[in-house]
Amino acid sequence: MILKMDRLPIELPTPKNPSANDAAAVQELLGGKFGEMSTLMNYTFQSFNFRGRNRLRPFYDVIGSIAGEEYGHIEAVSYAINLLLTGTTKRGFDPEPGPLKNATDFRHSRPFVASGQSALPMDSMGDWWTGQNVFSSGNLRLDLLHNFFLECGARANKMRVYEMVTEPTAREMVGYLLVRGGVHVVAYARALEHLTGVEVTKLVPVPDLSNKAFPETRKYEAVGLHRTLYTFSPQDYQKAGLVFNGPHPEDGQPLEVIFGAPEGVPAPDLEEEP
Ligand code: MN3
Repeated sequence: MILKMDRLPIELPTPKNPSANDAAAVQELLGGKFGEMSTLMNYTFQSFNFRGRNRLRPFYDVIGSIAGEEYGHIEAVSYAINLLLTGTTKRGFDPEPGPLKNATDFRHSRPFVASGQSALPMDSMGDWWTGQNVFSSGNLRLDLLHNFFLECGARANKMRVYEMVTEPTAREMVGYLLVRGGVHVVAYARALEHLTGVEVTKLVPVPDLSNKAFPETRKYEAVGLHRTLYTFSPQDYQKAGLVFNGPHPEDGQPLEVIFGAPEGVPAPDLEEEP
């Protein structure tokens, strides 16, 4: 079962220049092959399907904890998209002058035709997210390798979107998710190390660019968010620390498991679109 909090992981600034085309680029981080819907659903199904979990409990607990966190990531990306879309059309109740007229020029028209100017489970090309993005092989080593690859791919996509979209709303969200995704890269690398003895953390970072290059990451790293894994549960998944431990591969600070979830902040309450 899932315990739900009506809060967002971070405070998102309101855009100075709302942009539907920025929102379209950000959609890749929600519904793309390497987006947050993929990480959420990969770890969710892998945890449902995890056989032999009593013998392999710490690995199950790591995958289950990260699955919990990814829900908040789809929320953070969706709210960033909604904020970027707010103000891109001129609100009006009279249809005759065409209050949505300029939406025909935007890269994605679906958020204006089929939704209330908001996020949808699709990628930056408007293709729907698909369950074909889920990998749950029944082999722990293979699943962990896949998850490590998925998080590194996600990291590359976040960096490219950061370079495409200069609006602070998107960059704040990307900065936070680079830090938290970085934790998940390290968690799967450590899991593979514990399982096989292969020093996977030596591959980190992939791509070969530190999160420190992105100014928005710094305040999160300063409070240790790059080296803490949350269990996202009041009392379960507490053996994750038998896998998520040792020094952080980049700065050598100790990896730490925190029982529970971050406090979060209230989500923005956006005006309705007529
Ligand atoms: Mn994530």
